[in-house]
Amino acid sequence: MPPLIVAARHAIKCSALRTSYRTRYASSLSLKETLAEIIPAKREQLARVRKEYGQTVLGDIKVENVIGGMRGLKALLWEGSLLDPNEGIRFHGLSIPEVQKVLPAARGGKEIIAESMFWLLITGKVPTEEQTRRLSQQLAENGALPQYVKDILDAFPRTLHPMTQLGMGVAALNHDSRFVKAYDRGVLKSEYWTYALEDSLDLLAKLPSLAARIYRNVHRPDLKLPDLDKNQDLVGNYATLLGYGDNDGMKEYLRLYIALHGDHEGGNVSAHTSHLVASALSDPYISYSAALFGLAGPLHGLANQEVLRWILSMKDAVGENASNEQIKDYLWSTLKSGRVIPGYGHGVLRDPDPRFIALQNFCEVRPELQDSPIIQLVKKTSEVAPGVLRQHGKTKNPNPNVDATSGCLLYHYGLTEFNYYTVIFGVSRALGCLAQIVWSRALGLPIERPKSITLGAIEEFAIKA
Ligand code: CMX
Repeated sequence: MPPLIVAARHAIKCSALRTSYRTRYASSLSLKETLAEIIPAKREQLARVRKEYGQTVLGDIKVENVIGGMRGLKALLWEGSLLDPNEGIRFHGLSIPEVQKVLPAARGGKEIIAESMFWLLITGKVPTEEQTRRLSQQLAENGALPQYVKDILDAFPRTLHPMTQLGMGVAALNHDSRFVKAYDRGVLKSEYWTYALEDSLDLLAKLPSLAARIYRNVHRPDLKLPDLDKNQDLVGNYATLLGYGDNDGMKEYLRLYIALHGDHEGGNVSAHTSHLVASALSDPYISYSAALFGLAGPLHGLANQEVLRWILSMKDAVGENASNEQIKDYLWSTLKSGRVIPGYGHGVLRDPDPRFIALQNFCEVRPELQDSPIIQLVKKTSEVAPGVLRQHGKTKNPNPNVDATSGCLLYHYGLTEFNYYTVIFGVSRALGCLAQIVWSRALGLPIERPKSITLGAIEEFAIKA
């Protein structure tokens, strides 16, 4: 079918979708009121599923799953999104192009914003513009850091990795956790979610100030950190704090980046970590802090930093207008040295990552990116690398993931300090992790306690079987 017809059909489908979501859900309720309305039905659903299907088998556990990082085991409850190996992520059933159509953007912007993505993740509903604006205002009003947190951040050595600083700063905010205070007062378990929500909104509100202060302390001592603007969205404020208030391209890119990285179902290291830690009734701050330390690993969130480092070395080695042959040779030299190609492959996905496609589409429509050597090199590499990785024959998915391009766009817009990139991912991933923590408390999910087994016990069991 010609691409124009495909695009037109898609536009009609999305417009119908937007209308159906709006009419089904449009309301003037606050986020908390919306959740209070949904929670009883979800609790009933959980009770029904447990009663009627509690003994239904969802899959086998093979020895290869146990020694292979639990790949493929359906063993976690996660509400915000579901990852299909071929189609990629869907947020409450909506694909990335669909959320780009239906979720409210910032005033004067085109890209979806963190607030509307958070609303969708936590309620499964599309917020109205009015609901989104009110949430933005609420976050901006609560975004200033307490003095003790500023003091802690300012005391860190500049050489301490920004992700370590972010994790510690987030954990320190639990000093004022309403969840902890409510738990100590002995509030009813059925009410836990309201305090988890308050902490989550407080943390979301403060993340831009926290992350921007770290950027200033580590990289840009000259940076002013103005008060948050109550008429700006969360990421608009974050961009301003980072010194990009007047850079429309960067602001829009950050909005898209942060919304798209918000959630990627529950089994990835950061999401699973926050879920696990929160299951011990640890408050949202320390639970998310733990997640950040998982995100800081090079096979997970640090990959965007690694990609940029690698692309820049390739640019040095092959020049700005490299041929496909030169790129191929460079890819092989990386593989032959025993390293992975950063930004390629995935633990679950088996096709190109739709988040990568969304970022590439962003590049296609922004005139300032057409002549960017780094963006062009990323594009060419994405055309050559899958063939090389297929021939290499190891990875189950030779296609680009979102990190293949995410850091390169930051670099293009002038944010050239690689070791800060994962902090931006950390601001984003809070959306999904915190949404799930609220649901875990609303549904009264128990403490996680899977059974572990020794290698010897596996062998013994397998021989008998
Ligand atoms: N380059 C070279 N080899 C790769 C590879 C890549 N990009 N991706 C996977 N492989 C190799 C693995 O190292 C593994 O080799 P061994 O058998 O020697 O250990 C083999 O292929 C099979 O791996 P897999 O099952 O395809 O992938 P995994 O689930 O084990 O790992 C991931 C997934 C993402 C860690 C891996 O693809 C990788 O290291 N990619 C590069 C880093 C990266 O881009 N990370 C970002 C992930 C995005 C996200 O977190 O959302």
